[in-house]
Amino acid sequence: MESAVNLCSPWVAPLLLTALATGQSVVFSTDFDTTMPAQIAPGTAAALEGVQGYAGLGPVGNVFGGKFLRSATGNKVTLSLSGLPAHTSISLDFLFAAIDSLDGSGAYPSGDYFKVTVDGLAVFRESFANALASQIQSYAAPAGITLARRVDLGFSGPGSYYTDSAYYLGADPVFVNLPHSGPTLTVTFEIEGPGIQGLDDESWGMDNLRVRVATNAPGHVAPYGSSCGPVIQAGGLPAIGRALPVSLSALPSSTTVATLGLGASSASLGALPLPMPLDFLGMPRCWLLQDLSLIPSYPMALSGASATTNLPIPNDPALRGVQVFTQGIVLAPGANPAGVVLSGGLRLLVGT
Ligand SMILES: [Ca+2]
Ligand SMILES: [Ca+2]
Ligand SMILES: [Ca+2]
Repeated sequence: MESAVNLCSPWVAPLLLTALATGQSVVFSTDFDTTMPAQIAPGTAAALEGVQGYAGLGPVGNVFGGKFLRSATGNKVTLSLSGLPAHTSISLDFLFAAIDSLDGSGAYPSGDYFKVTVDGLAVFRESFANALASQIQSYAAPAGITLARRVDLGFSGPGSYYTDSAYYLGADPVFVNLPHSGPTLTVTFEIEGPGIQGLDDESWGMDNLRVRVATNAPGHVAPYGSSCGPVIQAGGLPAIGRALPVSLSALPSSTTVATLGLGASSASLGALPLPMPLDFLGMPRCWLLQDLSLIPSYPMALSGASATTNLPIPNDPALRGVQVFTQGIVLAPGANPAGVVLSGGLRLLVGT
């Protein structure tokens, strides 16, 4: 059962005020403790099950408990909402369980990607690895997201490859203020890729799924994806008529040129899915995280181990709610065989 919210708690009032100020409202909420909500089609291999060792993990008032939705890999879970009030963005809030021997990026049995789509557009596709410390997990959780990593939380095991992890994915900015309007919403959740295996080998779960809509979304910045070195940061929120400072740090000492690539999609480059590992180009642990479709190479001013630029955003109301994906692309001879390293990504939602 969901914990009762204590309205006298000192942190509740500021949260409520923040929600009111941004015009947010909850349009769907479930703790999965009783029955499968009618709005969820669980696919062919998902059911409500007890949370076992995940019980109690999560922030105050939002912890795994009772039952959750547990799914096999290779199965799609679909949430369909209709009759939504007028809004300009949505946020997805949920706890995520990476259960048993998920194998991260690579070829079978690796290739286990948790993918979330909103109205058919991928907003998240990252691999999760539990079995071995040497496996590559593409998901680099921001601070405060990881609740448990590679410990025994039940299901298969204990021990051997069958350790488990838990994440509060709803707190990752990548799921906050996604551009969306219109009265219907379809969200899909699945682990797909070349590495899917049986339920007793690997699976995933979610608890406390909530959907919020907002009517006046401010600009928003969400880091995503993995870096092979450079660290990207925005110095503010993107808004029409303003320049957005963007910086790269931790550049290799051999850096000669630093640029930003900007794209309209983080989901695909033509027929190829993103994020795309670039190991095969001599760039180990580097990822192409956007499609370079807007500006392939925006110049930055280089100074020592960092670089900066100001991205001008035209004063055009039509840009409100538009999203842009960017990452640093850095020429650094000798840093790897290709002499090119890439930062993680930033999803920029333009506000006013
Ligand atoms: Ca529950
Ligand atoms: Ca386990
Ligand atoms: Ca696998």
